[in-house]
Formats: sequence, C-alpha cells, structure tokens
Amino acid sequence: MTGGNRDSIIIAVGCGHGARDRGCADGPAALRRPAADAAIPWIDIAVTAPPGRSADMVVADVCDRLARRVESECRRGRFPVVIGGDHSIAVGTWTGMRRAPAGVTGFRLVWIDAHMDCHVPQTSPSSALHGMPVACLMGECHPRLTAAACPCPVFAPGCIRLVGVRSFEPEEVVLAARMGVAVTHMAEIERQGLARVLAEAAGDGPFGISLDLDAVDPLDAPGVGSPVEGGIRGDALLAALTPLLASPRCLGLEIAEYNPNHDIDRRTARLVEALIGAATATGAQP
Ligand SMILES: [Mn+2]
Repeated sequence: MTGGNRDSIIIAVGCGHGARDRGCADGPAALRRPAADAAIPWIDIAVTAPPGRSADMVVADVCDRLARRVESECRRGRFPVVIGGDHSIAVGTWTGMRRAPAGVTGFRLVWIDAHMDCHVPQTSPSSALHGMPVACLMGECHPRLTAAACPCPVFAPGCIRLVGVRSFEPEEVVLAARMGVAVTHMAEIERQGLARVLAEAAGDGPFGISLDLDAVDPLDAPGVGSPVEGGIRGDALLAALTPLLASPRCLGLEIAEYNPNHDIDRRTARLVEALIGAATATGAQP
C-alpha cells in the first residue's frame, strides 16, 4: 500500500433538472469540504440553464461536460468522487468512466438505490430524468440523454447490479430483465448481508459505485427528494462500503440526490461526508 491519500478529485454537480424537487441542486454547497484533506481538489460542473432551455437539454449538456471531466481525470489516474445533484448525472459520470482506458474491460457498476431508475419516457409516471439513468446507460432511454452517452450503450448486459431496491413500477421490472440489469431487493440484503451482496456486485475486476442516498433508510438519510421506508441503515452502509472503497479495483464513487432542504440535524450530510472521507483517504490496498 502507498499509505498516503489516494489521488482524488471531488467533482460537484449541482444539477436538479432531472428531478421534480430541484432542491438537490443545493447538495454540494451544503457539504463541508473535507477539512483534513484540503489538498483534495474540488471542482464544480456549471449548470447552464438559460430561459427556454428544457430540463432534458440542461441535463444532457451537464452530462456531456461531466463525462469529459470524469474521463480526463481517470486518464490522469485520479479517483473521481462525483457529488450530485439528482441521479440523472450518472449518465455523465459513468459514460466518462467507460471512455477511460481503466473502465473499458470488465468494468462493473454497483448501483445502490431504493428505486430501479429503469424508466424510459414512455413508462415514466413523472417524466423526471432521474428515474431513467440506468435505462439510458443501457442504451434504452431518452434520445437526448442517450446521445450524451457515448459509447452507446455505455454498459453491456450483466454489468450493472441494483442494490437496495424497494420501490418500482412493473414496467421497470420488465425492462431491467430485458436489458440484463440484475436487481437485489432489500429482502435479499437482509438474508445475505450487505457486505456479501456488495462484494458480489463489484465482481473481481474494476468497478464503480453509484449511491442514490434514498437507498439509505430515511431515519439516517432524511435529506433526499424521494424517501422510502425500510432502507439500508447509514452505519451499515458505511461499514460495508469502506473496504470496497479502499480497493484499488474501485475506480470512482458517485453520491446523488442529497437534498439539504429535507435534511434533519445534518444527518444525511454527515453520512455523505463520512463516505467521501472513506473514498478519498484510502491508500491503494493490495
Ligand atoms: Mn436513483
């Protein structure tokens, strides 16, 4: 192991245009920058939303620039920590990762979420893009977002596993199965244990972690736009993710949907800050 800090960069994306409740746009600004790690660079992806530009176009533009930034940081050997923003930014994050050489072969994505995010415009009750990023990454979604995702599809069947799912529409189940997206529901986590489920999802090659904070129980992460009872407890998630984040096979972390307007006593913020600390403070472990 190297001992020192991992060469990380925090990429903040204060974009809420993929959600009905846009409060998550304020997520990055409400987080404390890692005090002990002042050396960790922090950059913001600007959200350009002039009057008349549709939410789809705003998100597609943000994802395009985010993808380029993630790709270039990965090519420099850096570990990107992407902070949302709503979960539609995942199209940018993981497109960028897959364009970088390290993300090409055998890369797997661990998608921790209460929802399936497998809608397409024809099935979505809300039309909100943050319900669609998994479908977009599988090449099945909104034409504008799919255009931002290149290579298309970003992921082949079998490369994404959803973990923590407990709220979805039947159409998403059908589409997930057709796309080859694996799903682990909360009940299965309770049977097998979170650490085992996550380790299996990560596989034995390079992987990334996309965390939608609504996967966490609202007791520990009330600061989200779409809370769902019966989630993963915050301390259990931190304990199970810490060794995975320390692995040199882990190439990046994304944390989405932090909405400071709904947070209580900074509970959600503290969890996010602890996860960022775990991701950035690790030296490369064998
Ligand atoms: Mn999500």
